[in-house]
Amino acid sequence: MIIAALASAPGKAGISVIRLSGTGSAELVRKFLTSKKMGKGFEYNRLYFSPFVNEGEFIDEVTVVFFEEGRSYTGEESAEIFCHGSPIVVKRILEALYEVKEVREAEPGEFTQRRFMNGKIDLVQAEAVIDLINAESDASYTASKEQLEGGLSDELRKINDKLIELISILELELDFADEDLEFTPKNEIAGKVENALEVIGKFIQGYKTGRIFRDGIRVAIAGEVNVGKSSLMNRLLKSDRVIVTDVAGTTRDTIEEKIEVHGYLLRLFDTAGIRETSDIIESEGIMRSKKILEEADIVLQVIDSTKAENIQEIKAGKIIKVYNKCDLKELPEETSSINVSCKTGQGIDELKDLIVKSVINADLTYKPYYISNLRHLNILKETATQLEQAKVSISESQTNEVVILDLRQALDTLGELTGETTSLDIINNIFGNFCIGK
Ligand SMILES: Nc1nc2c(ncn2[C@@H]2O[C@H](COP(=O)(O)OP(=O)(O)OP(=O)(O)O)[C@@H](O)[C@H]2O)c(=O)[nH]1
Ligand SMILES: [Mg+2]
Repeated sequence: MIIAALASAPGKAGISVIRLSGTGSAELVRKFLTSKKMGKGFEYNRLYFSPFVNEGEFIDEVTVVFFEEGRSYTGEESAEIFCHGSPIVVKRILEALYEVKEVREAEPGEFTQRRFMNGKIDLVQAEAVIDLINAESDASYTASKEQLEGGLSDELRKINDKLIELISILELELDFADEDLEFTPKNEIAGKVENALEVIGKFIQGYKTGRIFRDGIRVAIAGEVNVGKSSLMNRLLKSDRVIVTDVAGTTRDTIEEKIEVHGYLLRLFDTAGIRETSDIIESEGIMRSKKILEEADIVLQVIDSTKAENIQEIKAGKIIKVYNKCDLKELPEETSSINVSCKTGQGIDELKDLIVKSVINADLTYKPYYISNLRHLNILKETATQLEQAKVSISESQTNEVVILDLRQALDTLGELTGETTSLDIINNIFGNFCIGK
């Protein structure tokens, strides 16, 4: 079946792109093109300029390219039509195409799904396509691009190959079992399993950083009332986004905004100041503040420098103490504390640096084991559990058959990552999250 859809963003634009894929799609499109050149047939990978005419009605002047099977995005014969970026033109062309009985509208992600099905990319690469499209910062761009280029796939293949090697060693021993030879000492086998576990462990640990690369750093701005949390939010955003007053308890709801710092996305949450209150709305706001604190990668504990005594401790993983109002009073700084003034802007850039450095640590370069997808994390955790089981079987001196079974199970689980053993439901679900035309 030939699929067709608008591949560029819907709405008005300079150009819109309509994409078709499936055997026969080139010839099908050609029939709508009336330029003299088209009458003589066409070559693949060349651009043609022609009127697009449906049943005698001129629709638009378009540019078209035909892709040969094996040399297209999907791997199938394909065509792309570049027309004027008018929603009406797009609608007319698509209607003309859908009238042909071999053609139907593409499902979300179906072009990429066909690319995956045709073996041009594996599942983690396909998932990187959607991450790339959704990337909101240089960091998430880098992470998705590396994953798309196969960085993660290569690393996974290495683990895969290690397990296959182990299984084949054990299977070979089975074949010679009667001769009572032991080819590889048990502790060496256990060592190799341990080795695979270490690599997987690195991936599992890399998730936290990977998620930050992809989704950004969750920064909670917290503290007591009237210390300048909303003023800090506005300073960081360089806009007058949040209401600031000298009334204690001004902010009651949680407000989220994004900024980019050194290529990383910062998700800033301004919260209601924490204090005892009988106001129902404010209490609800304070409840929300506490939840934001729990989920944050880092908490900016804003403190009014002029009232820095008896500050309540905040319970959170990483905290930066932000001594605000340093135009009125400065306090001694330590590694995780900083003087700022939301009134003058002093210390704000330094604070931005400090946030990124505190969360990403010293090393800011992307590593392939920085996985960012929860699906990947869960599969790797399950693989690790199965490898642990293999280790137990080895230590209990179970037969090779038993150990092989454990290892095969781990291998199967690992295959769900790259798509080798993934169920159709999960695959459909992944591509269903794509946009139409991708
Ligand atoms: N002098 C001085 N005043 C500041 C500074 N930052 C904030 N303020 C003042 O402090 C008061 C409280 O500021 P907000 O930003 O509303 O404080 P908040 O922590 O969000 O307060 P709540 O939302 O009520 O919890 C306002 O009157 C601000 O103008 C600063 O750096 N210097
Ligand atoms: Mg506020």
